[in-house]
Amino acid sequence: MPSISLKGQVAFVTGVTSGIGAATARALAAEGVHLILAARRAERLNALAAELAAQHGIETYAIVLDVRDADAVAAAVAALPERWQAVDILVNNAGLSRGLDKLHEADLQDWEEMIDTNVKGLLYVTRAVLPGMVGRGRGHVVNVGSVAGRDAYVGGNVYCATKAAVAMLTRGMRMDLLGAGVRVTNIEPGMVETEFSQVRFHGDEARAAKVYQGMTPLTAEDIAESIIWSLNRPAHVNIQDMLILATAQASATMAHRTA
Ligand code: NDP
Ligand code: 8X3
Repeated sequence: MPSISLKGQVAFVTGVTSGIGAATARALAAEGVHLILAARRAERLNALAAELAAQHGIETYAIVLDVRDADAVAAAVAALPERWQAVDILVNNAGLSRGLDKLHEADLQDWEEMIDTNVKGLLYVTRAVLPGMVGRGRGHVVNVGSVAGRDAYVGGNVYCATKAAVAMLTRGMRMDLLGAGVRVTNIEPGMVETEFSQVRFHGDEARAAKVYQGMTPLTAEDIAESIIWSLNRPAHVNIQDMLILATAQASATMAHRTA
């Protein structure tokens, strides 16, 4: 069966000011999808919204939003103008890692940030957007998990646990939504060169660059393409989980480096 057209649909994408979220917003815009764009950095957010509207002739609606703030998330979704209320696609991408410390040495604040963003933030946004999808009997939720949700690595402890939670929440959602006409997908990338490692190492760019040294990691565009492919499958097809690793990566803990 041919792929379905996404043109004219409305997508809500979180974490669009960088990396996978920005690439996904660009790829959706190229498909003619109207975009609700959310992240905290207002300048980047508004610039992207203006750029995509001008470049692709789509409509965009930017929301400066911290997904960790349950009240702000609920209020932002409740305040969506009528034109934006029927969300067809939700991409729960906003997320981060903080630190790579052993559990007995780690910073509690790093844990709070990862759990609040990757797990609770994803839940808050989903809880606010999903009732509309269920009411309309159609929609697609794409969660951005990770290979780290399938396998732990040294110092990954809490980050890996948050992505394992995303995997389990995705499965649970599919069960809760069975028969509701809403598809749910977990996209699980391996190493993707974005601002991810800079954020993980609190701005230490030299340490971040070492993560991808001597190997070719995935790009944010590789992941965006996989998200688009999951979305444009025929309506009776639900891509449940998609694990995508660089050719130079065999598992969460094994990468082939030439330098
Ligand atoms: P980036 O750091 O490049 O982008 C993260 C995005 O999330 C930014 O736009 C940031 O925007 C947003 N974000 C972070 N915290 C919040 C928040 N509290 N509220 C709203 N938005 C937030 O990293 P990636 O693109 O790599 O990461 C995107 C997703 O992909 C994450 O869930 C990550 O765990 C996952 N992932 C990444 C992999 C990688 O190797 N890069 C591999 C597997 C999964 P702002 O700061 O403006 O709010
Ligand atoms: C992000 C990639 O390598 O830290 O999920 O697991 S990694």
